[in-house]
Amino acid sequence: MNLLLIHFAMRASAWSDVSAALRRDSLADDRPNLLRVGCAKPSRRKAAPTIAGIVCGLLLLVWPVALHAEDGYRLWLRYERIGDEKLLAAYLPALGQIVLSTPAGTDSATLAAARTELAAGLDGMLGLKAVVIVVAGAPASAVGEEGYSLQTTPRDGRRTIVISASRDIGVLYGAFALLRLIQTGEPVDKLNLTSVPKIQRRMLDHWDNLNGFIERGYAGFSLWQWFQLPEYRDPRYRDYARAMASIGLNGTVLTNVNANALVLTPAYLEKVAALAEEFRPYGIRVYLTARFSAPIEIGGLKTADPLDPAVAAWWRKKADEIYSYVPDFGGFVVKANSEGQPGPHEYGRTHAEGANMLADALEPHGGILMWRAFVYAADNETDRVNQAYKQFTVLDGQFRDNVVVQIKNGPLDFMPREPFHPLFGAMPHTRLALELQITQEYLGLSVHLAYLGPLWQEVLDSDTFAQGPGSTVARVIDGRLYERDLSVIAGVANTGSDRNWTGHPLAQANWYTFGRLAWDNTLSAEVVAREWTQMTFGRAPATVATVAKILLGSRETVVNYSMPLGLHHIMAEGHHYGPGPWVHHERPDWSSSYYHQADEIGLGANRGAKGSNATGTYAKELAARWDDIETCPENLLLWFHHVPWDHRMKSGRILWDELCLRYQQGVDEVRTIQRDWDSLAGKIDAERYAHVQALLRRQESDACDWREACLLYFQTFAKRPLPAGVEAPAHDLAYYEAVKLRYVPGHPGDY
Ligand code: GCW
Repeated sequence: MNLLLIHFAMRASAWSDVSAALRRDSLADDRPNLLRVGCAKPSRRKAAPTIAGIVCGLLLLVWPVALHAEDGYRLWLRYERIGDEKLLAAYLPALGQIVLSTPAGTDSATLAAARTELAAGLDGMLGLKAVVIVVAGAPASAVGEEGYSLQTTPRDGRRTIVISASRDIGVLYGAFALLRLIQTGEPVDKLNLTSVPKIQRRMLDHWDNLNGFIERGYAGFSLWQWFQLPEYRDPRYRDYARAMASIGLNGTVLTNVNANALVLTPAYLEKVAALAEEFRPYGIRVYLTARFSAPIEIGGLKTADPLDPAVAAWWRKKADEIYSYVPDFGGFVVKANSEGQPGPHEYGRTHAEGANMLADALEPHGGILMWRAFVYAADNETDRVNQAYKQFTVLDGQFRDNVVVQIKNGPLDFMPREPFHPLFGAMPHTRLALELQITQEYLGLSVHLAYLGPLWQEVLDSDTFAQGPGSTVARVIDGRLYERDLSVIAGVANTGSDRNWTGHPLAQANWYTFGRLAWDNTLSAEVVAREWTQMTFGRAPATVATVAKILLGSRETVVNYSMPLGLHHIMAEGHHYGPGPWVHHERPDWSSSYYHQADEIGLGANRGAKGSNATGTYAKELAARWDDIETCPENLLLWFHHVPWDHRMKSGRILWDELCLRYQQGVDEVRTIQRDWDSLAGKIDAERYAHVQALLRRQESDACDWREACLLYFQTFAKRPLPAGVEAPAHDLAYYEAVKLRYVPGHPGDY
């Protein structure tokens, strides 16, 4: 009984304990042969049962299933014991010893992190006390700065796995890769592989404010406890760093692009330095957002004009100061002249002039400057989706070498589906970064399941035709197409203070997948989804098949019940949760009608050559295909065309009927997901099972709302009945228009 009580009292903080053990070990222990640390052996100090633990423990006596409950804190780094005897029998001899080989051959905090991770993982999964030694080896060839090689080879008469790299961080990545192989049931007895990241800077962009609120954050508050820093360092910082390194991410932008200049003051730089120190062993550099008007706000200058020498001098001094706190500081991200953020346009200067001035300040320290291309203005007559193209293409070639223009995947704003951003094919003389949104601003926040791997793969695989066929977005941004020496990918984080990090238990897959695709942008979403599932829910084939199927179809499902056939930006105002095709704002570009253009004739934006000519911002091969209503892919049809309600679709149905049935299909697909999920009862832990099940119930009801609200609204234009097969609405349009949600997480205006 006592054991049971202790077990339950420990459950909630299980991973913290592992991490604490890892931390203790990584900081203090540099012996090659590691002590046994792992999930199975929590420290006694933390094991003292609490009253809550005792109560819960008593409950457990009558509900033993909960013994295996999981709260999701451990993410994909669970290291559960492998039950399959045959697999165990194959693994144990292959892992006789592990050699970490780097040119220096000396231990470091990073190698200690690798050793402790291996110890925890091998103990947890195999019950094996790992023998891990560090040796000086020839620099691994062809693995670059961060890559690694894994080799199985005999050494001193023992079967050995050698993880070699040019730098310690490569060894840490290799250690995580080895553990991943075991977690996913892959053989390790004949390893001979190398892996090198395709993109150099693989970053998570946090839209975290200094007051702890996360803009578009749906999993609690910021992980960064600014007020308690630098003295108190939440152990979670290390857990964050471990998770990041395990998927190969190497940069974190700590602050919101809607920036606060205060983070650049010494009081905050001290705190930034503390975070940087926590992350450093895991190869993660910190970056900050720079508010363009900082020289005025915290520097006492009268102007922030980038061509004013005093302004440039102020930023140079500021950069020097930042590097005195954080010697490996990565650089700045800047949102300028967009959605109210200050920028060079105030002074009649261009984006390039603004960016270059900041880049020059960072350059002596090796820092980089990411200048966002997410720019649009209310008073601009140009179609919003063409504005960035217009402003930036004329600047091609004018940016410094350490400037990267950071572009969202689509020309509008992280919609469930958009065509890729035309700038990827239109700035051959500029370094371009891809910005993806991991947090689900327009895909149901952390309430709906939307696995984004297929969306990102769709973008990466999109052909810009910039240098002929095969000029994919992936090749533009990883530097292969133009042989660039600097490459960046950024994902807007979906992490927060929620115990499970991401709110929706399955949204962890999006963080995971972003990292894996940032490392290797040729991986398929399907492979990564399966990998994540195995690590997160175990390897039972039926479970893996079911979860992977659920994940892989879920984005298209969201598209279907919210914005099918190329519809976009018809969500509720402000918080962006739920439908709002009727939203009317004094800014036309924040009104839904600007995008759907519904009228008695039809539906969809007119963006062909005879309209706003968004098609003309793409290569001629694409422009020709997308201009023609007959050859435009149906999943982008209403993005590019105003389509008559009775237009014949490929299915043979008219547009109105097709639209209605797509909305219905989305709802039906959620129900299928629910059934599939229900089939996992008893196959996965009760806690995550019930959590996802409850969220899916909400998603089903929300999907019905989307369908009914949008169809009732569009019906006022189409003036046609709902076709057979579409469920009758539960309410009238006025009901949906009157829905006003308050305190929706992540919405900056509601606090
Ligand atoms: O879509 C908009 C979001 C804003 C965000 C902006 C951006 C951080 O609604 O909340 O601001 O995009 O990307 O800058």
